[in-house]
Amino acid sequence: MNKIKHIFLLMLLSLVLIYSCNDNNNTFVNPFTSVDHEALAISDNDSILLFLKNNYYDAASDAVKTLVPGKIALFDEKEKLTITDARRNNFDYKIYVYKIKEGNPIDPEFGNSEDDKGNPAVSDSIYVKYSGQSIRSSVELSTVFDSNTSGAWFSYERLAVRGWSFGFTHFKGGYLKKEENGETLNGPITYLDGGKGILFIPSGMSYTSINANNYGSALVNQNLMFNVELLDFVKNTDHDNDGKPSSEEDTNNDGDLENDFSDNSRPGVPDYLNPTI
Ligand SMILES: [Ca+2]
Ligand SMILES: [Ca+2]
Ligand SMILES: [Ca+2]
Repeated sequence: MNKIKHIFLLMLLSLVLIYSCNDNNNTFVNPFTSVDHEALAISDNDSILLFLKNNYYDAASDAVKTLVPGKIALFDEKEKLTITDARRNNFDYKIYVYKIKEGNPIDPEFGNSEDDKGNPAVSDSIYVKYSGQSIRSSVELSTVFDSNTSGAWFSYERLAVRGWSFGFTHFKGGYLKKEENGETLNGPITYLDGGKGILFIPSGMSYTSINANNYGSALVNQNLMFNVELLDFVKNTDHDNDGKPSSEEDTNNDGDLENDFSDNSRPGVPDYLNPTI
């Protein structure tokens, strides 16, 4: 996620610039005050639907392409496309997940059914490969703005794109490649047969301008598409080590862990990061 780190540094720099430009009157300028996030959520969803209806998945090249006669639009592949409701910042969003393969965590030669941990929860730490593009129009994607082709761990509270949390729940991880005799591979950690698919994420679930950290991002308020592969995950991730998995610390049960504050003595600390709650 080096590029995302760079984007983050750029955002910080932009914020410093915004602040310094206003030294005279000390007012903070939000360049996105005119954005109506409820309307944006609706138009983003319309844009994503149009994209899904005008493009198809080409298995041979493992790429999304503009629809041509004889191909089936992503939107019409009903058995592969699922729609997940997600809530953030008090707005409702839809994440579209195109499943290429679910993933197989059981090594066909050396594994057994206990290796299958099922699907990750929204809050579970995930080990993934990915590449991201922004959706420019119903027929145009940007170039890849960030990717990782070897595998990287992500923890819920550090995810820049919240839509990932909801997208990866549709997949299973893969299994670790072993030596021919079944021993641990003597070499880099390699996963085989991880869950693979494409996530379509509205701007409100990625670099939304509701969050001031995103003001300077090149991706602010843009719908994104990610080709992803789930290699592994930590089942029942417990961020604050209080013995309660983070997925059980969604006190108001709305799927968002960032809006549950039961501890009046620490009002800014969500329950899943608060070991005393
Ligand atoms: Ca916990
Ligand atoms: Ca919640
Ligand atoms: Ca807790």
